[in-house]
Amino acid sequence: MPTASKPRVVTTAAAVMSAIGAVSATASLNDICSNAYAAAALPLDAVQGITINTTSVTTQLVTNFTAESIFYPTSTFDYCNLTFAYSHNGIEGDLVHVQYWLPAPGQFQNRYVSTGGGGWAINSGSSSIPTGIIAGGVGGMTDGGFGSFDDQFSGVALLENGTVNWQATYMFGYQAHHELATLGKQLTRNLYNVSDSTKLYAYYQGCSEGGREGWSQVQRYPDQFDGIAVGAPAFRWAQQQVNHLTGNVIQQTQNYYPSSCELEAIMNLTIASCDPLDGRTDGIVSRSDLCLNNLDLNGMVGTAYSCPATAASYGSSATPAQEGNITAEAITQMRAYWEGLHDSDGNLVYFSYQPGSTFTDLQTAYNTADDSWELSVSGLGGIWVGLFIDKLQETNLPNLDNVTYDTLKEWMVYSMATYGDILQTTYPDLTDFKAAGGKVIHFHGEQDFSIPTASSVRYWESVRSVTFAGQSRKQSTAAMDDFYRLYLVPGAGHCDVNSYQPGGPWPQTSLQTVIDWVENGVVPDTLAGTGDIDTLCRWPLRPQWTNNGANMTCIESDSSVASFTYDLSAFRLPVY
Ligand SMILES: *[C@@H]1O[C@H](CO)[C@@H](O)[C@H](O)[C@H]1NC(C)=O
Ligand SMILES: *[C@@H]1O[C@H](CO)[C@@H](O)[C@H](O)[C@H]1NC(C)=O
Ligand SMILES: *[C@@H]1O[C@H](CO)[C@@H](O)[C@H](O)[C@H]1NC(C)=O
Ligand SMILES: *[C@@H]1O[C@H](CO)[C@@H](O)[C@H](O)[C@H]1NC(C)=O
Ligand SMILES: *[C@@H]1O[C@H](CO)[C@@H](O)[C@H](O)[C@H]1NC(C)=O
Ligand SMILES: *[C@@H]1O[C@H](CO)[C@@H](O)[C@H](O)[C@H]1NC(C)=O
Ligand SMILES: *[C@@H]1O[C@H](CO)[C@@H](O)[C@H](O)[C@H]1NC(C)=O
Ligand SMILES: *[C@@H]1O[C@H](CO)[C@@H](O)[C@H](O)[C@H]1NC(C)=O
Ligand SMILES: *[C@@H]1O[C@H](CO)[C@@H](O)[C@H](O)[C@H]1NC(C)=O
Ligand SMILES: [Ca+2]
Repeated sequence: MPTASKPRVVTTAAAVMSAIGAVSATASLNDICSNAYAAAALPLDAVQGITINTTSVTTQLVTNFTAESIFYPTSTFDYCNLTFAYSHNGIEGDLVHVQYWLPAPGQFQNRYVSTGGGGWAINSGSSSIPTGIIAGGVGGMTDGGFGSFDDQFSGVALLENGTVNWQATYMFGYQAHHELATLGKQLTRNLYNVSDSTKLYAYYQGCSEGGREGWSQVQRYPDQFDGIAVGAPAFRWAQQQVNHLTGNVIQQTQNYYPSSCELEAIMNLTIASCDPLDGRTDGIVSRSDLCLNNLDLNGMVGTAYSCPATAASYGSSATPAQEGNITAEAITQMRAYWEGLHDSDGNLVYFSYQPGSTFTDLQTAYNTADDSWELSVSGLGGIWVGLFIDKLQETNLPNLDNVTYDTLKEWMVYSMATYGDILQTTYPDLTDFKAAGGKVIHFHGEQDFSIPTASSVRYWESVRSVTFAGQSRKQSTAAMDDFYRLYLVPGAGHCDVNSYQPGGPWPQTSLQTVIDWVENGVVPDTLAGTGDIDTLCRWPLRPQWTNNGANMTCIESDSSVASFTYDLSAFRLPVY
């Protein structure tokens, strides 16, 4: 039997209810936003092996809610917040909460939209779920069974030291989202009286871990979603998580820890050097593939830099006023960082971020006691290794003592072997999804500092070469265009615009674009962007400006494709 859930607060929106006029023929939001109406619509038989707690239903009418995000157009609306809980039969203490935001019946356009999380979170709270309502549908999110909507997977990853919580790991990997969508689609039909013969369109939106969650569904359940809009997915998990430690191991091997100001100075010089190469000097790096061949790294040595002191803020500690000249050691470090992780035999293990992006994985810590900069273990990499390789309940690795480049490779191999089927999320054969008519809009910041831009390119190329094996590059690229399009976002960082490259674009209406593609056959040659650059090229086309930056064209560039293509020769098995 599941343990009792936390008491649920049921809000009756008395003020709103009294404002509702006489009963009309069409149901209002108020009519459907009651525990009784929702309980009668529960999708009791939609998912095998679970039991929905029919008395766990809560409904709450929320009016005049304004949702604002770079992932959807700003909108103000009324909605009903519906939650319920279920448990997996046969698992002691199991309890999963799901939350659905319901639009007013008059706004409902036969759509359901699942939303995902980021980092170790399987949902993004109230910031992502509004996208469903804005798209004329029901929005959904899950807590994965991790406790509450605010609890993350990392908090429940181990049952004890040495004991992986496999149920939670599978839920995070893909199971929770399959259940969320399966329940959400049937619930939506039941709530809005959508008959079985009427098409209910289903979509997914998410970025980073949320992007991985979207792919986890497309790869396994080809007809679950009609379309997904995903950014910078955290897939190829084994490599992706461990690779966060590559910068730290370079520093430790070199015994050089650059200050935050020295890192920023090198980044600024890199941006300034790379910016014009795309044909438009606008402070935005749109062609990072051209950077390294033109960057005078040696010429940076000795360049003076300075930064004012900064106060401690959430997520970063205080730094002193800094002044210095860029050192040769720092430049050596940058070369190694951009060349990517190599093992002791010189084989490439994994690739790096694009030049111009912030050096997040190289951030050091300021030691006030002896006024020096020292190692700061990347939490994203350290938590993965601590919890899932060392299997110790800790919040990060305490240090990287004795960790070498070969150790990082071994951790990747172990991660693939142990968790690959759950978390790797790079299954490259999308034949069934394509056959089901599914569409994908996938985008990635050209200057992402947390998930290498080349990671998305690599997966797109894997799908192209596996799903369309035997076809020429030209044929298979055209075939990809039918259902899966990848767009790199000039200047953008990780699932966000980049404050160091202001004015850069962001694909704010990517969900609307995929909906238009699915429902109206409007094929997105380019993706709309906000900011000064309103047209994002689809891979493998690349932006290039002519006429002094006045004219942009999406061009073919073999050298650009080559620059994003890596032979991960350290692994004997294919790494998709
Ligand atoms: C169902 O949910 C209600 C409300 O949260 C709770 O009181 C009850 O214990 C739950 N029942 C079961 C069988 O878990
Ligand atoms: C809705 O919210 C806006 C801004 O939050 C406010 O100005 C407006 O008065 C509100 N409207 C109603 C009907 O409550
Ligand atoms: C939705 O309802 C749940 C359950 O009552 C509650 O925990 C959550 O805070 C509500 N969300 C919003 C945005 O009101
Ligand atoms: C669905 O049908 C039921 C029964 O006819 C009705 O009471 C309810 O208001 C309808 N719901 C909507 C959203 O139209
Ligand atoms: C880097 O450029 C930003 C403007 O984008 C500026 O605020 C900052 O001071 C520069 N940093 C250094 C170390 O020059
Ligand atoms: C930086 O280099 C200049 C010479 O180019 C030198 O005068 C200055 O002292 C150096 N500054 C620091 C902090 O090392
Ligand atoms: C589990 O490992 C952590 C980290 O090493 C340690 O602090 C904790 O004491 C261990 N817990 C038990 C019950 O041994
Ligand atoms: C690192 O390696 C040295 C030499 O093999 C060993 O003495 C030491 O205990 C190791 N340290 C850690 C933290 O494993
Ligand atoms: C730039 O684009 C405009 C509008 O498409 C076109 O009229 C003009 O000929 C183009 N100029 C160049 C130099 O390509
Ligand atoms: Ca530029």
